[in-house]
Amino acid sequence: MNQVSPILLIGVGGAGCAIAHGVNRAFGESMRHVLCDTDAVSARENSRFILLGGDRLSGHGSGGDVAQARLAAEDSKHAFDECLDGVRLAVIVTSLGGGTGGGATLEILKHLRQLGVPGIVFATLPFSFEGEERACRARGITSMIEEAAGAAIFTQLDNLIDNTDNMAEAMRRAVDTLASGVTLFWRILQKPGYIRLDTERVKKIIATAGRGRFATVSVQGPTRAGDAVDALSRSPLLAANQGPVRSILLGILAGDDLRLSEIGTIADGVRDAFGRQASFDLATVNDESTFSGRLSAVLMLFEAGRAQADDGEAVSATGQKRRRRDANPLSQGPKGRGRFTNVEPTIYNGEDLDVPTFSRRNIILDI
Ligand SMILES: Nc1nc2c(ncn2[C@@H]2O[C@H](COP(=O)(O)OP(=O)(O)OP(=O)(O)O)[C@@H](O)[C@H]2O)c(=O)[nH]1
Ligand SMILES: [Mg+2]
Repeated sequence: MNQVSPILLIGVGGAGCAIAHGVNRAFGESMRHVLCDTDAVSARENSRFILLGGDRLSGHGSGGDVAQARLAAEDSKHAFDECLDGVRLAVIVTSLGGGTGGGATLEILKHLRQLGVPGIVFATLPFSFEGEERACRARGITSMIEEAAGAAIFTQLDNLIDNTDNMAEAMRRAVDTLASGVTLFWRILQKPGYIRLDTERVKKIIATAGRGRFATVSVQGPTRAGDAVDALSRSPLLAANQGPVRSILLGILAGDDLRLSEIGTIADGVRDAFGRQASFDLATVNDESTFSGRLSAVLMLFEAGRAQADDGEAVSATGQKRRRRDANPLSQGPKGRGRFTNVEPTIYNGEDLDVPTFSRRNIILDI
């Protein structure tokens, strides 16, 4: 299964490699995966490892330098090509706050996109106790990652842990939570239940989903379906103030005792709680050996809707915005950058400051 899997897990940066390694272990079977970092210490036994940058950084990390990490990943991007045979979808796990997690992820995503492989990114944002510099570095790169990825889920580390945890428990809890979201895609394809999504559908969902958030619950007992809806509705990871929900992906994972009425209860409850207008995809996973008597629900909420472009190609809300901008004669889109072609956009608080304010605010000029 490992060799033919159409999904590749990529861990990027020090913490990203540690989390990806933990996710791989939590899954219980070997996943097709590769780890990469500018720091050689992130290499793990039995995992393919790509040292980013080689001579540029001498294998000791970027020291929080996003620009150096981007150059390092650009230098090494073709090392990924030989890992991509038959890959239809990349799942990238990283932690923002240092240099490599953000910088290298961005360049890897761009390279994958050129090769026609959409990526979903699961990225953690620093603990608040890490201070403003790391938080700021993380914030500075999120919108660029979001733009380069099909889908990007940013999770505040503060929300993944319990305040009574010691550091080791906190990290274990963070890895376990992320693992339940990250592994959903493998489970959907490997152990499909009554309601299936195939690789192409999963790829299409991911290619256009945009910024997202996710939470997972694990429940048991006669009222487990209702309990799952209650817990998801109250999860701080899905808080309503984070942005509009345009599409929903729900995975229900259970053993042989999963009842159709339970699927109905959870699907209806989730749509009532998070938006009937949003497009909705559901997959069930039947895995008696892992979930016997237990039911897990993994819910992903995305902010960019899926729409069909005129040419039949699915485009994200970001993509639709870009198309509208390109159609505008005053557009500052990629073609309109004139002598600033090949210059990176100036992103501040998620906005491209190279685009005039009236365009960013969607103000129509009567000219
Ligand atoms: N879950 C988890 N997060 C961690 C761990 N260590 C650090 N982090 C988080 O990961 C963020 C990025 O740190 P690193 O992964 O060390 O940085 P990097 O991506 O390797 O970047 P550079 O070393 O600066 O090139 C930190 O700001 C923390 O929020 C860990 O062991 N587990
Ligand atoms: Mg590092």
